[in-house]
This record gives sequence, C-alpha cells and structure tokens, in this order.
Amino acid sequence: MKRYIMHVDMDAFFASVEQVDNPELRGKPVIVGGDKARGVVCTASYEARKYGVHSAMPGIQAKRLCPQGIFLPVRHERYKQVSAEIFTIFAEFSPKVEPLSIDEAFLDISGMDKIYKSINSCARQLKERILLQTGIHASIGVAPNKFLAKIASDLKKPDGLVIIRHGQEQSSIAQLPLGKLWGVGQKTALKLHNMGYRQVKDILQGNINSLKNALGEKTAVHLWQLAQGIDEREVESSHIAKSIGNEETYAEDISGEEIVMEKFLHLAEKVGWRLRQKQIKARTISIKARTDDFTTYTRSITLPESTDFDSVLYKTAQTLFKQLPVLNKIRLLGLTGSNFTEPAEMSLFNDVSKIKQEKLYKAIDSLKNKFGENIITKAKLINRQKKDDYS
Ligand code: TTP
Ligand code: MG
Repeated sequence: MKRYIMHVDMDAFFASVEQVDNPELRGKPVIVGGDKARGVVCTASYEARKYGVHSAMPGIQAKRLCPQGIFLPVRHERYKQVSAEIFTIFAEFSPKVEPLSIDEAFLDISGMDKIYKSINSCARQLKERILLQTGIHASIGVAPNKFLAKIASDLKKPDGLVIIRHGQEQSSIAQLPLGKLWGVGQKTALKLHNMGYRQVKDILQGNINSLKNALGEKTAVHLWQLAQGIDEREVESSHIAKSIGNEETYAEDISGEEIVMEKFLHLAEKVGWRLRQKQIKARTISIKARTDDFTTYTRSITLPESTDFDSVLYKTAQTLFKQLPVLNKIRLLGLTGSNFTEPAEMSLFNDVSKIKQEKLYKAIDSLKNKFGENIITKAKLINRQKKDDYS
C-alpha cells in the first residue's frame, strides 16, 4: 500500500467564518483583528489580500493599504466551534489525524483510494463535505509525505487541490525557492544564496560536502533529503478521541419531524457502529441541528447507563430533538456520544433483553465487517417498513 498524506488548510479561516456568519460580508475585503489601536491583523479575506493586507500586519498599515476594508474584532470562541466541526469531518476521513493549528491538519489517507475510488476523489469529497457543512473552502495537498503535502496545499490557494504522486517527489519541488524548504530560515537562506543556490534543484546539482561545510552535517543532510522530496515523518494522531459523532449536511434543507427522525436513525446507526468498532460505550449523548441561517442548536443528556446500541442513541436523539424549538429548513443534523466508559464497566448487567440486543448487534456487525457498513441499514428500509418496529 502506497503512503499518501493529506494536508488540509482552511482558506482565510477567521475571515471566512465571519463571511459565513454574515452574508453581507461575502465578496468584500474583510480584515479580522487590527481594529483596535496598535492592533495586529489576524487574517484578511482574499478580497483584502489584493491590497497587500496580510496576517501580522499592524492594523494602521492595513487601513492605509485598504481604507475600504471592513475591520472586525476577533471572535476566538466562534472560530474554535467551526474548527471542532472541521476536525470531526477529518476524523470521518482518516483514523490518523494530526492537528497543526486551529485550521490545519495532516491526515494519513493511505489506502483510502479503495474506499473513495481514488485519492483525488477522497480529497474532493473532503473539500465538498467541509464546504457544505461550514460554508468555507479548504485547500488540500496530497503527497507521499508530510513535507510535500504541506507544500502542495499552498500551491493553489484558495480552494486549491494539488496531488503529488509517487515518483514526482523531486520534480514537483525542483523550481521552488529555497525558503519553501522546511527548516530554512533567513540565516540559512542567506548562506545558500551566497553559495549561488536559488531554487530547490540547485541543492541537488551542488555538492553535499560543500553544503556540509557551510551548514554543518545535520542541516546539510536534512536539506539534501528534503530537496529530493524525502520525509519519513509519520502522521501523529496524539489525542485519544473524547467523543464519537457523525454530522450530515443536506443538499436541500429538510423540515418535518418524520424526515428528521429518519435522518437521526441513520446517524444513530453510524455512531453506534463506530462505538462498537472501538469497543466503547457513551453515557452522554448530544445532538446538533443547524438551520439555513446557520443558527445552531445543541442539546445533551447523560444517561443512567452507557450505551452503544443504535436504538438507544436514536431514541435519545428523538427526546433531545423534541426539546428544541420547532425548526424549519434544517441544513445539518449531528449526533455524538461522549463520556465513555471503560470496557470493565460494560458487562455488569444481567438484563436478558440487553443480552439479546447485544447478540443482535454482534450479528449485524459481523455482516457489516464482512460486506461493508451499509449492508444493513434500517434507515434505508424505513420507507418500506414502519418505523415502530425499530423499538
Ligand atoms: P493561516 O492558515 O496561516 O491563514 P488563513 O487561514 O487566514 O489563510 P490561508 O490559509 O488561506 O493563507 O492561519 C489560520 C488562522 O490563524 C487565521 O485565519 C488567523 C489566525 N492567525 C493569526 O491570528 N495570526 C497570524 O499571524 C496567522 C498567520 C494566523
Ligand atoms: Mg488557513
């Protein structure tokens, strides 16, 4: 199996969130931060970047360059919320996700071409999911390693998708300026410049010994490898999941309790399956509903006993949804389990009906393991059967 790493980075992240939350700002030069005296710009929309405005620029300078710019205060809490949604989507695309910042991560997608038909289609589907769910564009780079994936995601920003295939490692970066090499700061860049090196390919055309003399053994070998497009670092998904959930954004807004419940049934099956796969049970169940104007509602409940049953997840979602005001035009629904229990706590019941249910899920799961997750889905059958027979 060939290794493929994906680097995802949201476009003009803070500014894009502001443009999603307030449609009047779309297409306009939005500058987040730098609105207060001596403030610094956090980021600028691509419309504002045309005027030369960029991150870390003093607000006063940004105002001079772009007097018509719309300066907004920083809303960290909101950006964190959107970031959490994006990372939930990442987790659905890969079990190995390494967060780099609020809007950026590496995903190991090796072997995903089997599930998504191709690496290209996997990347396109991820971009599409993020856009549908958050309204924001992501730029993606896919490559045989982290270093090249990060370079690739930056090549066609905004809304970019660049794939570097195996065999293209060296040629894909040959023409790039040396500053693009990871670890080349101003000092090293100056030394390389003095040696007559301008582009990445110049390093390989030169002599490794003169590189060692100028930069020292360690840096020289590091750069020599990078210039060939070699980087062995693994994607390190450090954190253990604290919650397991699924969210769906609908191509057309949905309304009406019946259809909403059908969607929750589908979500319950996905979340239940994922919990059982990981051999954990959740005690806290949360739902999320977002309407067409991007207003988001959430409700949670902690159950007396933890669960991994689709039926309990579904019924809890039903109860929680009824606590929300009547919603029309729903664009997104989500269902999440958290507050996990240890395996030791799990088998402490001797309720016969539960043991029967456990057996039933074991049978269903073994079919799913054999033939794929969608082999048995109650949600698909629902049009033909009565919903009641699920209980
Ligand atoms: P970046 O991904 O570096 O920038 P960006 O998403 O705004 O734009 P793009 O990726 O399309 O080039 O950073 C992500 C967010 O982090 C950014 O929206 C705001 C914040 N940030 C700062 O607050 N200060 C900074 O100096 C930088 C670089 C980013
Ligand atoms: Mg970004």
